[in-house]
Amino acid sequence: MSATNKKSAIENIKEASDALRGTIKQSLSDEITGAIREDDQAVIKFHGMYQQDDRDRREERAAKKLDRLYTFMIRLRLPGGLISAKQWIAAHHIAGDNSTGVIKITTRQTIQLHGLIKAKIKPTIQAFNESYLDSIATCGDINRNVACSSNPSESPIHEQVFAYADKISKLLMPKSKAYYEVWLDDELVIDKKEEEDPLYQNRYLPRKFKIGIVIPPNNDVDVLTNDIGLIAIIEDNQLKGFNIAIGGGLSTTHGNAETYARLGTVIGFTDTEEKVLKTVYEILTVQRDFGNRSDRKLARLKYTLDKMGVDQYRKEVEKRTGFDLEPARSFVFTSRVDRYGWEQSVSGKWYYTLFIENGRVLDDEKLALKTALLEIAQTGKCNFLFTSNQNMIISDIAEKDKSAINEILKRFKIIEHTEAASVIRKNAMACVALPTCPLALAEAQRYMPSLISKIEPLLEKHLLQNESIIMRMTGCPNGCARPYATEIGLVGTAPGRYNLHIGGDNVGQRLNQLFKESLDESQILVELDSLFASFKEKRKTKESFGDYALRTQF
Ligand code: SRM
Ligand code: SF4
Repeated sequence: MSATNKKSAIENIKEASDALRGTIKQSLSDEITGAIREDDQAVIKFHGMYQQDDRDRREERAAKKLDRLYTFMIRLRLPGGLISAKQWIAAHHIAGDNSTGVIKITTRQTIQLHGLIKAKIKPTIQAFNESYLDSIATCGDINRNVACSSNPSESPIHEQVFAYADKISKLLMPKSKAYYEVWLDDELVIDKKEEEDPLYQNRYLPRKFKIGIVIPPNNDVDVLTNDIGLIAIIEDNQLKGFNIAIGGGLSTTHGNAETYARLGTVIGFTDTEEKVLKTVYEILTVQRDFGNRSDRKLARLKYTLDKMGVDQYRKEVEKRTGFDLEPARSFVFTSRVDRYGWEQSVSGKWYYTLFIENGRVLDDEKLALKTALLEIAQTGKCNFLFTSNQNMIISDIAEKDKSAINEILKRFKIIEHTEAASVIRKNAMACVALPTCPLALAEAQRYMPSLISKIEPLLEKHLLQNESIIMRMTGCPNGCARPYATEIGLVGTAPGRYNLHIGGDNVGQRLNQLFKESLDESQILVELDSLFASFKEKRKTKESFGDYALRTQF
């Protein structure tokens, strides 16, 4: 093996991990440190956890010659973002007892808890397990939480499409029993044959892997940003099958020209469930066998695809499935934002979509959101669905129960809060960033709300406050809030500084472009003020801000 294709260190850790056990048990019992061993930090990702530390307190602790304040973040596996009322109650209490108490709805429809100390990880997983919740494979080089269009009132066949999220999640789970053994004290696996894993083998995938399923015309999951995007094709109110797009991925690295954001390429259509699942499976095996295992920056499927060529990748998949994909069918996306408020599905059930700024569920001086959701869950008359826009849908409410839930929403001013938020705020997303994300170069979810408060008057000044412009912010170029697939993207470069990207469309089918580099807040506001002014003056009829920006600014 030459120096250039030498396997990366993580590859050796995976192979030597004894089917994802590593030395986690020993790390947990080491009381001298709040951290776990370095290799185990890579292994626990496959169990849905990250070791982090409180970055706000690094300096203070270093000055006192103290170790960093190590904590852990845990992310649940919730295909399609569905959780029952009982499970929400459990998550509420587990968050309060073991973590910071804040429940964070992510951009991939699941929830994260932050700030768990090492001794709390096991009790947390055990408590989740009692509620039939797990965190298996929500991180690591493996298929992650499968996203799916969340709003059941979007389509009469939502349930049918939604079921694919669970089926795909199960199909692509690792065979390792390590999660049960380490965290739930299950018996040790004696016969290692039980754990033989034809899909992941002992090397897993070269990099993380993401799948999204969408029901056009609302591209709420940003389907083309996934390694695999399944686009439901519905004709005469029947699900005919899926177009399959591959090679989406957003991360770039500042200063590394070899990295790039990419939207998925549609490679064909297939119809039956058996064929869809087989195709998905073999797309993974091709990535497993051909993906880059030496440079993790270039290991996502998008790079494998561009290196092999789309035709070659598709042919390799077809060789493995034993059938050819059919030509792609036509589809149209017309939106991708959540539709707030009450809606009824064809089945007669009611749904209330509420706005949760950056997905942070907590009680603060303005809104007792967490308490309100607990009270709603305690009625036992609904489920909860998380959206890929970091919001929540209180779902599956019978006609007779709607007024009871509406009363709680009103009493806690959730309806007022949702209706009062400006369009730009309701469309916006920011990633976690500081203080927990080790990769953050700048603030995101803690800063975005105050920046929006300064952007709102600019929009009003130009009479654009009702314009549906989508803006997203991340604390680094990894793209966790998908800032490149939007009309205005702000990407952190250093504390208080952001690259400004503009020119994406508002349905997730065109990436934006870098417009200005490393702006501080006053520069961002000056640039946006001038862009809004010229947009107002020179836009064509019905032209969106993103389309206008692309037409005039590059
Ligand atoms: Fe992400 C790493 C948070 C969605 C691209 N992401 C991280 C880590 C785990 C930092 C780390 O590696 O130590 C962040 C944890 C912060 C914290 O304290 O919680 C983190 N990512 C998030 C979440 C929570 C952002 C949010 O505010 O909602 C999202 C969790 C989704 C989930 O439930 O699974 C999240 N991350 C995304 C997305 C958007 C998506 O998938 O739709 C992307 C861009 C799409 C893509 O994958 O290309 C994304 N995250 C990354 C990357 C870059 C991957 C790459 O291809 O290079 C990293 C860094 C890495 O993997 O090395 C990363
Ligand atoms: Fe952290 Fe960067 Fe992802 Fe934000 S985009 S959560 S800063 S890795």
